[in-house]
Amino acid sequence: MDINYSERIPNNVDLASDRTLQRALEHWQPEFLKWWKDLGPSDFQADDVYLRTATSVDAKGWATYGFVRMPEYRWGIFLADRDPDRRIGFGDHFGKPVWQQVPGEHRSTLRRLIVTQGDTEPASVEQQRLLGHTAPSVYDLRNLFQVNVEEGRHLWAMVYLLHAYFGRDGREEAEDLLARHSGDTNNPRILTTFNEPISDWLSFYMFTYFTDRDGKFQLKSLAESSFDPLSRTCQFMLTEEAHHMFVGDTGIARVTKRTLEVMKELRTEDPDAIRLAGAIDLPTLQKYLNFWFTASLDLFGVETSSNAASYFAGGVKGRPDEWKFEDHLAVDQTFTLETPSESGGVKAEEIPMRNAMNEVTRTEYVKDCEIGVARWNRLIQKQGYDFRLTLPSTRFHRKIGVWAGIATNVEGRVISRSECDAKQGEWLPTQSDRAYIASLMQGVTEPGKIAAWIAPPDRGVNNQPVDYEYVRLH
Ligand code: BYC
Ligand code: FE
Ligand code: FE
Repeated sequence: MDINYSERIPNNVDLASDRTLQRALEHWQPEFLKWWKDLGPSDFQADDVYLRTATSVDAKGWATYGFVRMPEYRWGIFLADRDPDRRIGFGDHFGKPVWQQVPGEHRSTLRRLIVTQGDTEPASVEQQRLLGHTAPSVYDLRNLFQVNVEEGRHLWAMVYLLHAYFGRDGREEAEDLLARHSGDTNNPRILTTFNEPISDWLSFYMFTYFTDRDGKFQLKSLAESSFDPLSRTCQFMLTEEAHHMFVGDTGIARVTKRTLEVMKELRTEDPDAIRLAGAIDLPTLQKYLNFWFTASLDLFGVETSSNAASYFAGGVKGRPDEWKFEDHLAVDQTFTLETPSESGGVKAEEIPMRNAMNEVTRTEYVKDCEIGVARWNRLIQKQGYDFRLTLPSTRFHRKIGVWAGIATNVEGRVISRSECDAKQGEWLPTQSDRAYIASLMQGVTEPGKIAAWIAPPDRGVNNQPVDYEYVRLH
């Protein structure tokens, strides 16, 4: 389907044919822009940024590059093409045709899931709003803004569904998505992790590697939904999500690379010496990883979830890549869960598979996280060092689920509260770690130049050179 560019809101959903919907969205658009100006990237709004814009969903059109001022970015509504033969892929209604409208019995559940998904998108933009001032290079500054405008588009994607399929309460939810704010004491964002500040670039890379990857897995699960418009919008969002995780993956790799250079130059692994040279020692990198990995694990919800079971039974939300599983009904299966035992250890518990869907998704997520870790470790190994980055146990430092508040070490062994407290500074960033990282955060705005704590990227964006002027600052 072609996109009608004469319209104010670029889309491939034939918005022009539905005046009521179009008017509702045109009413929401200025509210969105006001939010973007108030709580989106601080400053830089008048600068020209080399951004990609989706102009259609096919291979050619979804990544069109050019200079744009962010408030003039064309946030559009794009759904993957419809498959007229698509059938429900799991749960009690397996094999029946998918839904083009919201069934009454799933209305409130679907609304809740769409709102939760939608809430994370502007939340992340708010969390990252001050980072522009301390970007390590113009290349990175551009990547930050690319991620930000696309999270803005993901908000549009969910607001479209709310307006188009949920009537008046959908419109009210769309307004509330701009009213809740990350970290706000009275009206915070829905999920815990989206209220954590992201005040430095090391956290930004960790967030885009670990937390955007939760996005990938949640979107994959929602792409399985029997509510076809939700499925199609999530399919397209996933193509954009890949870039966000790329920014995190390569960001952490570049930090590691720079640290290794300094270690070689100085012939030392001593964190203090490495810090004196202005790089980030590997143990500190590990602590940031521990924090953001475990915070992201919480986003998958509780291990034994009647909500998850009913989403699955009803065909509302599936497992990531549902086709990979053999049995799409999951009625008689069980899942072995490790829970804390009364004696202070770990015990195995059998729970019905449908109730374990959050844990199934979390397990897939952990496997995906391992890939980057292995890649970073290869860089370290190549330079001849024994240090290895590792993912901590999924029991460690949890705030949601059976392990919430239980004192364990990074390997997941239950320990005393006092031992846990005493070890916090070895496992998680301390005030002084954070102060050190903050001291490194000084913006570098000259094209081709790079901050001392990170290596330059291997290549530029869209075949442009690394030293290209990705942001034209005024
Ligand atoms: N924080 O049965 P459960 C992204 C609550 S990221 C606070 O497991 P549910 C992005 C829960 O609400 C992807 N509360 O719950 C990334 C429930 O409350 P009630 C975002 C939590 O809702 C980077 C109770 O505990 N998308 O896109 O079935 C940048 C029982 O738990 C939390 C989605 O999340 C928490 N972490 O499952 C930009 C997809 N966890 O009902 C963007 C949509 C649980 O007892 N959301 N609770 O009052 C969902 O699928 C589900 O809401 C969840 C949680 C999987 C998140
Ligand atoms: Fe997103
Ligand atoms: Fe993202």
